[in-house]
Amino acid sequence: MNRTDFPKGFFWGTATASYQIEGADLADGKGPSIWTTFSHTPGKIHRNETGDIACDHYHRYKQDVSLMANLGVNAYRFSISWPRLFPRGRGERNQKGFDFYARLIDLLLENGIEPFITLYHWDLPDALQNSIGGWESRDIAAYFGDYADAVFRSYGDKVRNWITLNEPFCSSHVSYLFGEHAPGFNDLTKSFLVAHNLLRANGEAVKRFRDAIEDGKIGLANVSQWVEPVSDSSEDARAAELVNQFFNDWFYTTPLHGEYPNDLSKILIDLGVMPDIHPGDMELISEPIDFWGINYYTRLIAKSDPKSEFGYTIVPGDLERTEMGWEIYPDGLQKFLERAYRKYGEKPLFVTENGMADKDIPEEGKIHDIRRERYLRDHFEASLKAMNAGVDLRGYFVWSLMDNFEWSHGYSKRFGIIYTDYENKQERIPKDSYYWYADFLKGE
Ligand code: IFM
Repeated sequence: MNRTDFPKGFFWGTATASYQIEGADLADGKGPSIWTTFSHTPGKIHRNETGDIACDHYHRYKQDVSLMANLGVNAYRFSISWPRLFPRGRGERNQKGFDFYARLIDLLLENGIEPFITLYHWDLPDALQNSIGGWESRDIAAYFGDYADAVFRSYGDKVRNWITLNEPFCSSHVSYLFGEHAPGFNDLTKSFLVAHNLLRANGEAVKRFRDAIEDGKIGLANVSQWVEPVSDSSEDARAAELVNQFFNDWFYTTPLHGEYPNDLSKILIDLGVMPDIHPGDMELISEPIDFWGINYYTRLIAKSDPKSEFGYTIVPGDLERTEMGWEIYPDGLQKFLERAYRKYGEKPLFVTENGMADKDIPEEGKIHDIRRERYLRDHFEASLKAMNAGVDLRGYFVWSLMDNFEWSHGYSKRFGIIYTDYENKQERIPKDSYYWYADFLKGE
């Protein structure tokens, strides 16, 4: 497999997110986000680490763009920090924040790198959490629309590819049910209410996009799990169906059809936790998007468990694992892409995230991350196989450009193809996988 096996205009990129890399968390007028507050709450993050400095990308973006230019990518997916533009979430604008992203976009374009902007990768302005209750409030959809509109009107003449939300599954369930992410609740009712408002906000942003921008595309990036039943039994097949509905379909088929997945909805109604659906909600939620962003890392194995709330449990598989403890399963990417294309409306797809965390210990200034090289190559191959089977895949983004703040794991998990030396002023050291990717991109 080499680059020429993929179509000419295929986007090859890397991906990052604002809170994970920028640092300068309260600099130049930026307001705190819910992650500022959460990471400063003792006991929430590994070793109580924060994103205050992170990779200091805010000050080092020029070096980072030149690392990407040398890598040879033609695309870069990054997110905009809402509280950097609107420190209180709405109202007063922070011009220095707007200028930062304008400089970044210009530099990317000068280097032939197409920006793919994510509007929301989890760093909600803390002011909105405190004033209206953040994503629990129905008002958030309109506020998000206003913020999105300001971003479209500022950068829409230069940026053609947009993503509304990154992984609403995480900003709802990981944040409000599992309690691992900001703002850190364990409440099933809240988590489905938040999911509903996130989907409404997605629809609102798409609507505002159509009004603001003529020539551009907008999509939604979902965490995407390949789900398998543990056995051939009909009970386990039903468990796998429910796992699919919870992790995948809730955020894929709902915006597509304006209807929540049936079986899981029934369970939520029985449990009394189904969010109220107001007139017009489902029309807003199903505002058509242009593409899906697929964030793929691993598979889930489902087993029937009548004693559990949703009737299933997730059981461990026996494949090799990453430092996150996630099984490495490239075939799952191929299968997920084929399933997504068929089941989710035959829309263009992008792999908006894929990569792995590993130990990555420097040896004489070099990082021989052979497992990551293999991981990337195998997932490129899986993508190609899906394309050969008819999937309209338009691009692939490695997660991540550099090691960064891995949420509740702090800096303990390294996903980058560039090593970030946190002990040494955030120095960047390209890993072997960076050079492997560069060679692949040069390849005929
Ligand atoms: O680091 C995260 C990213 O922010 C969202 N998707 C998964 C990545 C790895 O956990």
